[in-house]
Amino acid sequence: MSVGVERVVKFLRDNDNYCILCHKNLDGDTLGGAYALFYALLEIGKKSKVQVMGKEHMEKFDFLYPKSGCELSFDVENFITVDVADLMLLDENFRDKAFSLCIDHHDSNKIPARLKFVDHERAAACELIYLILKELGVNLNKNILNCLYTGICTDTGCFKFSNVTPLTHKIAAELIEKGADFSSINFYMFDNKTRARLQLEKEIISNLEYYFNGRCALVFVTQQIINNVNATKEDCADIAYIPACVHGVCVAITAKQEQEYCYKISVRARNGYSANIFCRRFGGGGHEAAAGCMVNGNIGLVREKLICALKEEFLF
Ligand SMILES: [Mn+2]
Repeated sequence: MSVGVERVVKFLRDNDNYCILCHKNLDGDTLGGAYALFYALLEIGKKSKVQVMGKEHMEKFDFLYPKSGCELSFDVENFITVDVADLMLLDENFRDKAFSLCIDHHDSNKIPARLKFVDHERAAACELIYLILKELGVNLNKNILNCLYTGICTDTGCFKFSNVTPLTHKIAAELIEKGADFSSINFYMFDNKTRARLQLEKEIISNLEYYFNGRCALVFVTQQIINNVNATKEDCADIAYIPACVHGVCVAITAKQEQEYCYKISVRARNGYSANIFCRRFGGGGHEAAAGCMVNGNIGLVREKLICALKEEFLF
C-alpha cells in the first residue's frame, strides 16, 4: 500500500540525517532522483547523503553530483531508497537496513520499507520526487531541475517510451520553464557516444539473429566482443534498445555475458507483448516494455532456453 505524498512530506519534515540509496547498475533516474531529494533536503536545512552502490560511476552523470563542500558529516538515522525495486539491487551491506521510506515506480517493488511511496503508473521515480518536492514547497533550483529532468528523460527514452503520460510532459514543461538545461542534457544522454561505443553498436548490429518471421531479435554480446572494441561498462549501458528498433520486431532480447556461463538478459517488448511476464519465467522482472533477468549456460543453451520460452509464453 502506498502512502500519500502528504505523509511522505510529514516524514521528511519530522526527521533528519538521511541516507538516500541508489540501485546497482546506476542510471539517470535513481541518481537524478536521489540527488534532487538531496538538494531539496539541503534547502530545508536537513542533512543527507546519497549512497551509490559499489564504486559505480558514469562520467555522463558527473554534472548531477554536488560540488564538494555541501556534503556534511552526520550519523545516518533514516534510509530512503529511490527507484530501487528489489533488495538484490542494493549492496549486501545495505540489504538488512531498516528502510524508513521507499520511493519507486516499479510494479515489482519488494522493498520492506516503513513508508512506501510507490506508483507504477509514473514513468520515472523522478516524477514521484517532483510531486514530493512540490508538496514540500521547496524552490526548484538549477541542480534540482537538472536532476529531475535527467531522471525523466532517461527513463522515458527521451519521452518516447509507452510509460510517458500527460503528467510526464507537464512536469518536464515546468522543469524547462524554470531553467533545466534540457537541450544539453538530451545531447549528453542520447546522442554523444565514444568511439568504442560506436564500434560496439556495429558489432551488435552484425550479430543480430532473427526468429519467428522477424518478430523477435536476439543478440549475444560476449566478453570477447566487449574486450575487442575496448568498451567500458558505461559504453555497454542501454544497448538493449538496438535490437528493439528493427522494423517488425516485437520482442528484442540482448544477452550480455557476465561470466563464462552466465548471461544478463535485457528484454524490450511492444505491441501487447510483456517483457515483464517473459522475464519472470527466469526469476527476473521489470516493466511491460522493458525487463531483465539472468540465464545460465553457454551461448547454445541460453539461446535454446530463450527461444523455448518465447514459444511457450507468446505462442509464436
Ligand atoms: Mn526508474
